[in-house]
Amino acid sequence: MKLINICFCSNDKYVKFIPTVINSFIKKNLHNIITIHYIKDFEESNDLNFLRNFVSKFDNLRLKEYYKTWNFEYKGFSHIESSASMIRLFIPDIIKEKKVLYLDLDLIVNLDLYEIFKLECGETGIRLRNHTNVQRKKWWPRYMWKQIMALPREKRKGGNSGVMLLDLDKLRKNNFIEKCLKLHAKHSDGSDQYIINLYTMTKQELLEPRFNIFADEGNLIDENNDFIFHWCGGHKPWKNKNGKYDYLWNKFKVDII
Ligand SMILES: [Mn+2]
Repeated sequence: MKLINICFCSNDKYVKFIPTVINSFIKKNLHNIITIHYIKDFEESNDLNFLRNFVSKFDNLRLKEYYKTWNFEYKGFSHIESSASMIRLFIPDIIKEKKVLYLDLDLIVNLDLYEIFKLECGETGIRLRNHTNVQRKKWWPRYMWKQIMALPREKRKGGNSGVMLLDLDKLRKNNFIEKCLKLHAKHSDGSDQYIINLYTMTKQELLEPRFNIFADEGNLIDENNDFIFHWCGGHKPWKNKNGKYDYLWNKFKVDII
């Protein structure tokens, strides 16, 4: 039996997707004891009651709830739709554990979570997967560009914040929250992902691709039996229909009643 901490953050509109994400990992995690740390920016809702009830049906799961709001004006990506995603910057303060695996809600988890949870997080305290899209100049602040270009090509990438293993002790020691808030004050247009990348400055430890397969990399599903598939970007399986890999979401979908 392994003890695992995972974390979700959302507003009242997205809480209804959590049972589907949980449902996707149940089968491969029956031997793990999983605490689900849920950080929300609202008080109560029917969907939240459904989630509580859903989790209570599994002996190896428990749900811990936290309340946190983001008081700074959110100007991030339009497809993220919510300042609730910025709340993840406060995880090291909110969750009193040594380590947690943060997961977005636009993904399905088809693996033993301990495969990721057991990994180390290095000096930055963060392990995530690099995102090839963020090699472009406009993605990085001007003052960093020279520094970025001086790095070997494969290091010039930024991390995707949809799946992140966080060493909370290390992040607290590194004053992660304070640094992120300073970075946000300077780059208020930046999403949480952008801010996290300014914090790690390309020194993050990396997750192998199958631990966060992006929506346009479906071929990686054929090559791996155990993976996390992430609908990062604008296409969401519950919104725009007929995406090639939406069957994965529909396979695990839990209808809220
Ligand atoms: Mn996402």
